[in-house]
Amino acid sequence: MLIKRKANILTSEITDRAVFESRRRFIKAAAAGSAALMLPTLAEAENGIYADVLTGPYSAPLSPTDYEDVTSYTNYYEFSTNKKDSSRLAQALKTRPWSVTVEGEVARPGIYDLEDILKDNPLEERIYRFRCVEAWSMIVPWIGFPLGQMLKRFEPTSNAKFVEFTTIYNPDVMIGQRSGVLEWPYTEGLRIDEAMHPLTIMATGMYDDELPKQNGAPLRLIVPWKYGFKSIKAIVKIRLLENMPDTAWNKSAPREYGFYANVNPEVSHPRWSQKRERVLGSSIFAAKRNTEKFNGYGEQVASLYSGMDLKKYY
Ligand SMILES: Nc1nc2c(c(=O)[nH]1)N[C@H]1C(S)=C(S)[C@@H](COP(=O)(O)O)O[C@H]1N2
Ligand SMILES: [Mo]
Repeated sequence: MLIKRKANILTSEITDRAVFESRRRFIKAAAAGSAALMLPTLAEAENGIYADVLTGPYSAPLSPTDYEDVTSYTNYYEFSTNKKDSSRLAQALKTRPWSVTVEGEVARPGIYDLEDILKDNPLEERIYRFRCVEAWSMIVPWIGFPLGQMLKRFEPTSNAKFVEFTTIYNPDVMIGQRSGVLEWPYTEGLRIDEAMHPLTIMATGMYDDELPKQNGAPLRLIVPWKYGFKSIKAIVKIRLLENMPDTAWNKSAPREYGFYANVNPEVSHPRWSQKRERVLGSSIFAAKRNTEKFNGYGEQVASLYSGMDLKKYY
């Protein structure tokens, strides 16, 4: 595991995807070669399911951000509002066994064990640009499966127009939930066509490995064309609904955090511009870049919003 983490130290937007891929192949070969000398730990054996995941056609040709940065600078208000502290505090969360309650407008509601969900949904790597509303971005090789594929198994009814997601509520370990910074538990939502879009995934891993707890283990949403706050972590409940649900951020600051939250350089956050973004990297010279509409995924998703005023529906 340590080897893999070190391997990403120099990856940045300067290093191209081919270098990342060949380095990864080299590491895998090296790991295989040393198998006789080093017995795999239990964790490594379990991580086997992540080691052979294939990069699917929906991945963007981008070079991942340093693993260290992606895992040490996280937003997880259940633990802390400090982006540096949640990587330590989140380790207290028990992520197995884990189940997801499915309710609402579905023919097959129930409590689904995560292991069964994983058996039904083959994993795939998706390298996506990911952008926080606070104007920083990173590139993450997520491992997961399409949300739509999972939802179809629950058989949504024709009344299902929206999907609501809920994070686990456990103030004993999620010490941030003892404060009123947000209304707990954290909830988020998508319109059904956004949820069914092939770019929208449920992630269970990243960088050839299990999802770190601070990044939302064991199961989180990833919607790459929307600001990061839509990508809810540690999901325990999914409800299919006829009406648009409230969301945690929408309740706390509706002027700042709309339901749609599509990345859009033309629509400013009330307190700052969204025109530029800081690319997360360990260097203090980390580059800034122009923000792209729909975070660069416009070709795939712009049609979902045709005819909608995105300044009004922010
Ligand atoms: N449950 C929960 N999910 C959450 C958050 C949170 O505080 N709690 N923060 C959101 C925000 S604001 C962002 S930018 C992303 C950050 O994901 P990362 O920490 O894996 O980079 O998670 C989102 N999902
Ligand atoms: Mo965010």
